[in-house]
Amino acid sequence: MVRLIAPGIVIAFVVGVLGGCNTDDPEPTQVKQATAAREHQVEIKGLNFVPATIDVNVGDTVTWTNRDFVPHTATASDKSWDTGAINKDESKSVVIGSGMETDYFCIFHPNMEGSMTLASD
Ligand SMILES: [Cu+2]
Repeated sequence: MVRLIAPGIVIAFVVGVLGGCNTDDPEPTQVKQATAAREHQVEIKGLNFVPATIDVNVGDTVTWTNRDFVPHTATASDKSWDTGAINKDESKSVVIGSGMETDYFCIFHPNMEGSMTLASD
C-alpha cells in the first residue's frame, strides 16, 4: 500500500517544482487540489459502519460518528490505532498515516468490520 502512494507523492513533488519554475502557470491551484487532504465521514448505526469501505489518501482525516445507543470503537485490525470508545452521538477522528493499517473493527463487537482503501492516485 505504501508503494502505491509513493509514486503519487513523487509526481506531486515534481509537478510542484515544475509549477514553481513556470511563473506563468495558468492553473497553480490544480496542484493543491491533487494533494489536498480530505475529510471522510463514517456513521455507525445498527452495529454497522456506514459506509463500510471508503477510499482514502495519506493525510486524510476520517471521522466516525456513533448513532447507536451503545458505545463503539474503530480499532485497527492490528490494533496499531484506535479511536477509543465513541458514545452515542459522539465523533472521533483519525488521520491516515503512511503505511497505516486500514482494516478495522469495533473492539466491543468484533463482528463489526470496516475498511479503508488507500487510493492509488
Ligand atoms: Cu461496537
